[in-house]
Amino acid sequence: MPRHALIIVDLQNDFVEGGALAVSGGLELIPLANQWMPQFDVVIATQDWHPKNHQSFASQHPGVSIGDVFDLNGLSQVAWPDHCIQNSFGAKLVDGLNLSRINTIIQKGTDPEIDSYSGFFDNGHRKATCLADFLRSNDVDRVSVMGIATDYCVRFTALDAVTAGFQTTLILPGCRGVEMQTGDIKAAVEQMAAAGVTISPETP
Ligand code: VGL
Ligand code: ZN
Repeated sequence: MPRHALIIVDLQNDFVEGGALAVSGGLELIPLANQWMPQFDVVIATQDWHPKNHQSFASQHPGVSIGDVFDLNGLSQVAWPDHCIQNSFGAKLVDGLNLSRINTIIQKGTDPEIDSYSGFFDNGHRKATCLADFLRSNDVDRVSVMGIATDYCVRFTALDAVTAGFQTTLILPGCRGVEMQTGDIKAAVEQMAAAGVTISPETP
C-alpha cells in the first residue's frame, strides 16, 4: 500500500519565539504537529544544521547586513543572523515536539559554502539529502508539508517534493513564514500552487 508522509520542516528553537531567527507564531505549530503526526504512516522532521562559519550568516561577511542579498558561490543568498548552529540549543527541535512519533530526522545546510532551504537538495541542486531515498524505500507516494518558514524552507521542500513525483499537499494552517517583504508568503503559496502542490486550508 502506498503510504502518506508528514514532513515537519525546521521546528527548531531558533525559528520560534525567542530564537535567533524567530518566525511569528512558530510555537503554535507544536501542538498541531503533535496532534497530526498519528494520522500519517511516516513522519519526517527536517533540521537546519549549520557549522558556525556557515556562509549564509551575515556575520561571515564584513559589510553585509542581515537581510541583504549577496552572491554566494554563484547563487543569490539572503544574509541571515547566525542560527541553527550544530549542537546548539537553537538548532534543537522545539521542546514539546513528540519525538517518539518521528521516524527520521533529515539534517541540511551542513556545507558552509552553500545554503539548503529544501529538505531534499541544497539551493544549487548540487547534492541530495537522504530524504527522497528514505521516502521511496518506505513506499511513500504522498507527502504533506508543514513547518517553518512558508517562504523559505517549506516552500523549497514542497517544490522539490512535487518535482520528485510525490503527490504533495501544503497544510496551510501548519505553516508560518518570515515575510521579509510584505507579500512573500502569498507569493510563495502561489508559486507552490502553480507547481502542482495542493494548498490545503484545512487541518489533516
Ligand atoms: C530557514 C532561513 C535560513 C528556514 C533556514 O527554515 O526557512 N530560513 N535558514
Ligand atoms: Zn539556515
